[in-house]
Amino acid sequence: MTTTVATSNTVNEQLHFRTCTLCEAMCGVEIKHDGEKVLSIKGDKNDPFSQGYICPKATALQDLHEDPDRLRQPVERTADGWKPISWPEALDKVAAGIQSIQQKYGQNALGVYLGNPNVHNMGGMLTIKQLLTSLKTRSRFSATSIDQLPHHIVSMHLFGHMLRIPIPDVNHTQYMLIIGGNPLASNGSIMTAPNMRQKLKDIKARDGKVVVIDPRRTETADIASEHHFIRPATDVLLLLAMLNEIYAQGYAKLDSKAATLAPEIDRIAMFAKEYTPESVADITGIAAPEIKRMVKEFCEAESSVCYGRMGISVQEFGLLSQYLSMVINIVTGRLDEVGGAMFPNPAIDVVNSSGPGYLGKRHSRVSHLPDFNGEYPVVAMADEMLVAGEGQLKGFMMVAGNPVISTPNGEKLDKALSQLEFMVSLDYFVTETSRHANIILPPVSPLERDHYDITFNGFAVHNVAKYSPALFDRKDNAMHDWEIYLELADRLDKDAPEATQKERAATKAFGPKILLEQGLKYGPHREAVTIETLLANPHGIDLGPLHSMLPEAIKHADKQIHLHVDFYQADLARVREMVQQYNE
Ligand SMILES: Nc1nc2c(c(=O)[nH]1)N[C@H]1C(S)=C(S)[C@@H](COP(=O)(O)OP(=O)(O)OC[C@H]3O[C@@H](n4cnc5c(=O)[nH]c(N)nc54)[C@H](O)[C@@H]3O)O[C@H]1N2
Ligand SMILES: Nc1nc2c(c(=O)[nH]1)N[C@H]1C(S)=C(S)[C@@H](COP(=O)(O)OP(=O)(O)OC[C@H]3O[C@@H](n4cnc5c(=O)[nH]c(N)nc54)[C@H](O)[C@@H]3O)O[C@H]1N2
Ligand code: SF4
Ligand SMILES: [Mo]
Repeated sequence: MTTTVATSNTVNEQLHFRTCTLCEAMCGVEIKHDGEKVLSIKGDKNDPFSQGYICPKATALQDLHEDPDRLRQPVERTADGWKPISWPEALDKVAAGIQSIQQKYGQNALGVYLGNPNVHNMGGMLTIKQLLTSLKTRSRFSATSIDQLPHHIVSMHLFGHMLRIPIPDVNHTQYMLIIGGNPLASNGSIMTAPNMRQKLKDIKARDGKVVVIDPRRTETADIASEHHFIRPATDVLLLLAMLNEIYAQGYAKLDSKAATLAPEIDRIAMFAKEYTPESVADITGIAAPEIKRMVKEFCEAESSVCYGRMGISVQEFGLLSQYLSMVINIVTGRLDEVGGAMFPNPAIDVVNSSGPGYLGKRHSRVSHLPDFNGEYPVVAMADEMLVAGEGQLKGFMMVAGNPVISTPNGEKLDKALSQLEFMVSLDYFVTETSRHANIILPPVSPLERDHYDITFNGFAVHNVAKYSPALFDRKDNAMHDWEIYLELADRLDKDAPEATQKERAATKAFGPKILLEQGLKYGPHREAVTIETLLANPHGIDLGPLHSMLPEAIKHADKQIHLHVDFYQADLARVREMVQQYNE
């Protein structure tokens, strides 16, 4: 294997370098192994991105690989429990189950959920489109609506693409405002940054500040310069008051490059007019002088960034809060500036190979919730299975998801799944969710896959590229996620256009590496990053710090930032209602 080198002391010990795929941080790991046996997993000191850092979870790569409970072949649920079946039989039965549902009840009677691990899976990311096309259903769901959906909508509106998301430049900022994120526990999200503990300490060491807004005293709050408790779901008021104060004190910096690209910027002052720090202090629980000091320090710092994550995404005012935090970055001149919120420039730029996203083209049948980019919110899923009528979900495919645990009202979903006529799960384990499947298809472990991080290089705080071939070849009787997708696509979509069939056949023959290679050829680093240079640099290739990307980063045809003021202003009515209710 190209990335394995013999160490000097013992000939049997070999080293393998790859990227940990268990969270967003993309830490480089050094795996010592003797043939098929993993001896140790350590941080790779030569990885230009993570420089040796790993968290205790990295060793779970070995645990997962060796776990005797991990399914090694497909199983079918029978009256006598789970029975192992062969891959060809399982794939045929799954295809037949799906076809039977769709013939009896229509295409959309089959639902599909794409879970979080999918975005950490190179082969999966590069081939999922093939699977979805072959399923021909509009009943799609994913983890997005219980996670980062507001980020996508804000970026689609402002910058013209749902994935064009600015990332905090933590390596250079002098003031980081963290609202509803706990990177010391989570290792960071929509901010791929290994070793956040050190990065936050470094901000303080260079006389900068880390300020945390969280209803809990978190691990991150513990090491921050300041922590402010906030009443849950009132962040929108804090952000409005900050905006109000920014204008009141003359801190708005409307001659920055970003601000001059936003024609509606003059309407922003009005937005926050009625929300003075005094007016929100009681309800948020943060005193007015504290809000004013925060604004002063944020605006007077050499650089600063407002970063909002899960705690403000998955709450009543998630979208408006994410919008306001981006608007604060723009009006203070912090977007696209060193130490502010910056756009990564990854070697595979998914922005250029996917649609910009759309909101509310369709609505879910039962609860009338809007779709985003063809996916309905997960909270609509159980009703779509339980409520009878045309379009009711009768069959389901669960791809790397455990929504009985991970989505609201799991009990109801549990019941709904038990009533389906046919269900298949692509999962390693019999879980709270996959236990309802008729058939479980288990893919190979992360150590048996090639990896290049298609997703998280796009959210990384420093531009890098790294590819690792699989550490272990997959066994003959095992399958990759991407192989399962393509085998099912072949069975379900025999009449696909010739080009689609060709791509499927080529990917099956040569692996998703050929799709990676194509993507790199269209990327902005096509000279420096090729399969050859990646293989020659098993620790990764350093592509430099984040740099100014405006106006090129904008995907709107007019190359301007569209603030969509009317759309967001309309939502202030709900904010007023909340304040009224509080005052009653
Ligand atoms: N209460 C609460 N709920 C939450 C959250 C929270 O903080 N609190 N967080 C939310 C967030 S941010 C997210 S992203 C979602 C995540 O929720 P889900 O999308 O449901 O994903 P997971 O629970 O991470 O994993 C789902 C399954 O994938 C399987 N799996 C792991 N790797 C692979 C693989 O490579 N291939 C396949 N086929 N299967 C694999 C695992 O065995 C597991 O059963 O949960 C959300 N729900
Ligand atoms: N060990 C481990 N690490 C993980 C994961 C995992 O399952 N296990 N999942 C990964 C995934 S998929 C993701 S998306 C990331 C998420 O990573 P983060 O975005 O850092 O999310 P959390 O750790 O859930 O932190 C959210 C914080 O928001 C706070 N909060 C809750 N409500 C509010 C509110 O109304 N206002 C404010 N201001 N704060 C609020 C909570 O107290 C919590 O501290 O974590 C990743 N890392
Ligand atoms: S921080 Fe995330 S990527 Fe890094 S070692 Fe831990 S789980 Fe893996
Ligand atoms: Mo997540």
